[in-house]
Amino acid sequence: MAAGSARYVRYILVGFFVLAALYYISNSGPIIPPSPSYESSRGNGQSSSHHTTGSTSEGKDSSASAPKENTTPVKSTKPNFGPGLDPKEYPMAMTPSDPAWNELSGIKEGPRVNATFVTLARNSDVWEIARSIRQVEDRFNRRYNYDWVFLNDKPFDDTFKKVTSSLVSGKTHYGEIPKEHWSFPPHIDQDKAQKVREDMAQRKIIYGDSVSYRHMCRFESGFFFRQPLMLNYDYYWRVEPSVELFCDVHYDPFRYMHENNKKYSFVLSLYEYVETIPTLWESVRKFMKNHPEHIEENNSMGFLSDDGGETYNHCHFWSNFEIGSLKWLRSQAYTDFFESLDKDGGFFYERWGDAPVHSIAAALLLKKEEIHFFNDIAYYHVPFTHCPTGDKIRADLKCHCNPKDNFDWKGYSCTSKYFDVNGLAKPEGWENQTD
Ligand SMILES: Nc1nc2c(ncn2[C@@H]2O[C@H](COP(=O)(O)OP(=O)(O)OP(=O)(O)O)[C@@H](O)[C@H]2O)c(=O)[nH]1
Ligand SMILES: *[C@@H]1O[C@H](CO)[C@@H](O)[C@H](O)[C@H]1NC(C)=O
Ligand SMILES: *[C@@H]1O[C@H](CO)[C@@H](O)[C@H](O)[C@H]1NC(C)=O
Ligand SMILES: [Mg+2]
Repeated sequence: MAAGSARYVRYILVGFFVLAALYYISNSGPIIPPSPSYESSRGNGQSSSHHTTGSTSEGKDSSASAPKENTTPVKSTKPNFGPGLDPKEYPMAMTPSDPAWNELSGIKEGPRVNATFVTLARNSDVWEIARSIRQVEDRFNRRYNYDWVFLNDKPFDDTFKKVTSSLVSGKTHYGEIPKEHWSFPPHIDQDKAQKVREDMAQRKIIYGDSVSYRHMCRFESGFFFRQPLMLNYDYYWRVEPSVELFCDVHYDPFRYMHENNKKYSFVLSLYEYVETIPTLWESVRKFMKNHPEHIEENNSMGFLSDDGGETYNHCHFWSNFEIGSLKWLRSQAYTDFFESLDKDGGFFYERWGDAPVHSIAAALLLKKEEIHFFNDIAYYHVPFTHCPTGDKIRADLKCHCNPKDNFDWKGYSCTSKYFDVNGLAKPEGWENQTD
């Protein structure tokens, strides 16, 4: 009997000890019970999902849920990551010969940039954006856990929030766009705009009869970076529904942008459909005349014009992929540029796209070296593919794109011109991909 009760005492002590240990562990991070819905915030970086709606409560509790590695439930192993670390102590692996190149599992140690993914979408886009998110996470963000901001002209529904927040490894935020950023400004003549749409419909110009597409283009040109949720960040990476990423991203492109003083970047470039922008260049020239102070001396005019600025050659960076500086888009120069164009009404009297608008701004307001071509980010948005040129790089990055699909050096791409204007050497083998 005495031996028996000693055993019970031992069991109780052991039980108490186990409970205490569990209590300690659950408060220090690594194991956290699965949360029942997307509405709760989980402290675990790999699977944390958290959403806020609107613009009031975002990001305030972020420190409480700093991501932690979820490999071992035994002790609190906090990977050293987040803002404020010294980048020099965490050099990025840019080539296969750099140490840490093959570290593609777990949460990456090192500093993070003040950055977010951003997606404009409708509720009905949920499954198409789910595909995109999954690829971005698999190829990059599962190791970095950057946040993701979703914007919509209507409230997001529960399905959209549930699906997207379950896929994003960082925190998710959902914002509704105010009416003023998604409607006709007062100076637009509605009848004139409607006649344009009817005419474009007859001429079968893609999205030519669409009002919402025009609001979308104007919003992406002038307003996404001013949404309250976006004011919490310095850099953005735009992601659209149904895009693909074909290669592993071994380093942090946000950090690359920041540390190399890049303000805008692209993966695909091409000639714009002229019918959608007949007077855009006229409007740009008016801006240049009124605001010479904003025009950068060492700009990329050669990318936009083959006659020193007289006419536009219609080259632009494709804006469905962008990694860029929000500070630049919020600058006086860009603000003046957008407002000048907006006054001329071409978003509604024509069908100006945000791609030529962003591109022309980047080419004229930034120094050449502030624009970056991400050769190693392989990408698809219907109907074009950027697949890195060269067998070695594709093998190193475990790419799954077909090199024959690469658009870079084809006749309708402007990437060759970009290389020429910047005096960059084209990758070996580019001549074999020109058609
Ligand atoms: N909330 C909202 N988002 C929209 C609307 N129209 C387009 N978008 C989003 O704006 C972005 C661009 O629209 P897309 O329809 O992809 O336009 P596009 O890339 O020129 O053409 P696609 O070839 O159809 O992809 C996408 O992220 C869409 O989800 C809209 O009316 N409301
Ligand atoms: C991130 O950038 C925003 C906008 O510039 C700024 O307000 C915010 O304080 C920054 N956050 C951090 C953690 O640096
Ligand atoms: C433009 O580039 C030239 C040559 O590289 C340099 O001397 C000049 O300072 C640059 N101008 C500006 C405004 O950066
Ligand atoms: Mg699209």
